[in-house]
Amino acid sequence: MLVNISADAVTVADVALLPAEQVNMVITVLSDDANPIAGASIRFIDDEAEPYYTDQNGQVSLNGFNAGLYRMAIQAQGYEVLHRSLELSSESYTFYLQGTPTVSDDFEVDLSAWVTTGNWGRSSLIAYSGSRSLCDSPTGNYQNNTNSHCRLTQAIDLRQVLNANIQFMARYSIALDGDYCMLSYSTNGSTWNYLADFTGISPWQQYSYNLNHLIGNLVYLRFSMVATNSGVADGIYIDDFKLFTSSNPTPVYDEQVPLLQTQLSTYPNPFGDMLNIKLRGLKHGAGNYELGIYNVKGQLVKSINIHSALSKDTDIVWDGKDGSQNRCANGIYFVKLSQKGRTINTSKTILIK
Ligand SMILES: [Ca+2]
Repeated sequence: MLVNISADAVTVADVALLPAEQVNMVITVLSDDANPIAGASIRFIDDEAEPYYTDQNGQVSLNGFNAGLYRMAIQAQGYEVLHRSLELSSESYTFYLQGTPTVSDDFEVDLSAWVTTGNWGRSSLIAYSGSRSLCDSPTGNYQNNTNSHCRLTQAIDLRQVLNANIQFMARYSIALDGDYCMLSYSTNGSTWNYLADFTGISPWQQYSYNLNHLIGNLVYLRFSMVATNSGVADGIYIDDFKLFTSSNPTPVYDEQVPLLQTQLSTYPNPFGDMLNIKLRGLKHGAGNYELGIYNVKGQLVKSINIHSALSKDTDIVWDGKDGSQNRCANGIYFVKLSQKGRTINTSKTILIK
């Protein structure tokens, strides 16, 4: 079987787990002008426990903490989300969060920062802040067979930064029959890669995406509205778009650090004929893993059995067909890896013929 591995695929290494040294640690979170940030959350990404929150001095004390390599996400309302991968082994660490976005648009003035196709424009009916928002169809429902875009005119410059994060508010009503809004990025202005998608119904909510895997590039961002030939709805509203790029002097979050859990990834996204599914870090002799493809209604479309005899790193291709070998409809699908009924990892993908 021929499997294409993308050039930017994440490499996952094995980790030797040694008995951990325990340390007492104080983590301090400050704004970039050195004021303590109270209520900042500190999350350890490979740990399912609740995040820690800083006190009024911007501090968290962690006692009996296992020293080791951790991937961390540190955030507070109104600041960047800082991703760091750090060897935690000493008594204190200080992190600085940027509070002023590099790019900011509340859509109150105009759309001069964006290039649009189709009906993308500013809504004067619905807004999160002020009286205007960005909308795919400001005067009503989007139309059948829509395929329109709204792109940041200027590429964002991630060549000299150490942390990159976009945040925005969105609310949407998008028909669950294959219609979606997609956020994607490009490093050349012509090839677009998946970052996130939105479908169904949601009230205003904040969204945040880490762009650290794109550091070193000039990056274009765009929202796309894509609709099938039947079933329409109000569409998506976006407000308070912010890009944070900071270069704080702490080590950069590295996507290629060893990961401590079983990894599932899929590409390309969207896909047409073949979806590559990469499984990394499967455990031998731990019983069978099950790989299931589910539609947006949560229905199992196809089941793929993976035996424990397979190697810990396994690549599988899904041809976009269901269990009866019928071609699946366009839309969003979830690839779920589970073991003995327990979900281990899930990846979302979009099928477009
Ligand atoms: Ca606004």
